[in-house]
Amino acid sequence: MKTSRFNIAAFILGFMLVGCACTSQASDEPNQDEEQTENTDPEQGGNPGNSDNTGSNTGSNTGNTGSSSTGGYTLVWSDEFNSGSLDATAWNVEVNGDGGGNNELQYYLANNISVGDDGNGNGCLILTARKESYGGKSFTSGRLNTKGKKYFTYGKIEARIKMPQTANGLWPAFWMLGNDIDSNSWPRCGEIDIVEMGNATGISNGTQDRYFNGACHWGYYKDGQYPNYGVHTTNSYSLQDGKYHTFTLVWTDTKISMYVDLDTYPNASPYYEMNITDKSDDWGVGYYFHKPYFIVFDLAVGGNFPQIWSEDGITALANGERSMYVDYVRVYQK
Ligand SMILES: [Ca+2]
Repeated sequence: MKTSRFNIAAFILGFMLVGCACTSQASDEPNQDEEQTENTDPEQGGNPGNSDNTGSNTGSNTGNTGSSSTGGYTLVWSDEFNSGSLDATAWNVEVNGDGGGNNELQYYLANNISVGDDGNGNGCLILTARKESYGGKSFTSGRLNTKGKKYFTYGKIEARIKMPQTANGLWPAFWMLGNDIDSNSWPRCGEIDIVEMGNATGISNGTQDRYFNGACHWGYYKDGQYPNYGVHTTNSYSLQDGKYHTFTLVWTDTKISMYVDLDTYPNASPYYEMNITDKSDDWGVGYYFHKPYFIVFDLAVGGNFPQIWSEDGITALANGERSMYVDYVRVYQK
């Protein structure tokens, strides 16, 4: 959940309403124990209550799964980050210290974004968070997006990411925003969070290397709330183990689904699913997810998601810097 126009009250509301269902699954699956917040009835004005997800990965393969060109999808755009420099025809670098709307502690600078070798021969997008004073902030980091340059309606959108160790205070994210955000301010523009890590619950549970979040936000404020739906998952294995993990959004005209490591587990069940067929009015989810969205990567420092607002709390950067590596982002469509 991230946006430059973010509302703190809505954030706290969304994440206080957390249901928990811890489960065990078959050993040959990319098991996930899931907790989730749910908003299945936007008519009630936001987050009406909790819903437990059993977290089973034993069924509900929709036929859209599998990484890359599977299920009838063909590649329509990618950035492999192998050229040694950032492609300015695709990416906008964000430079600001506005806290991302979430009381984040970093100043975003272009210097913290690079395209180069990850140290193992893989060309990557590298976002680096540093303990560095700039513009009144105690940390700097990187954020970039494809707004107005590369934007898509539907498809299989995936990135292979080597996450930094977030403990404590880092908040890496791969997400999307409606390309109409300049004319339809957030949350009307819509937001699709494919993966975020470093959440306060994962910190308090001691599971932040496995605890991740997928979510969507849309609509507008009514009675101080807006509709959204988020799912928190505790993966069965670490996603901050110094290895790459693939995060995939499968977005059709009827459903938004999200998967982890489909390249390794092509038949995995989604960690996130949401029906987007309700187009009845401008409070319905379907009103917001049938239009182009652009891609965002960032590595935030502190703020409302980790619930760390003090410099001393950012122990992840106590000794300098940490980086998030993106091997590629690829977009497939049918
Ligand atoms: Ca690459």
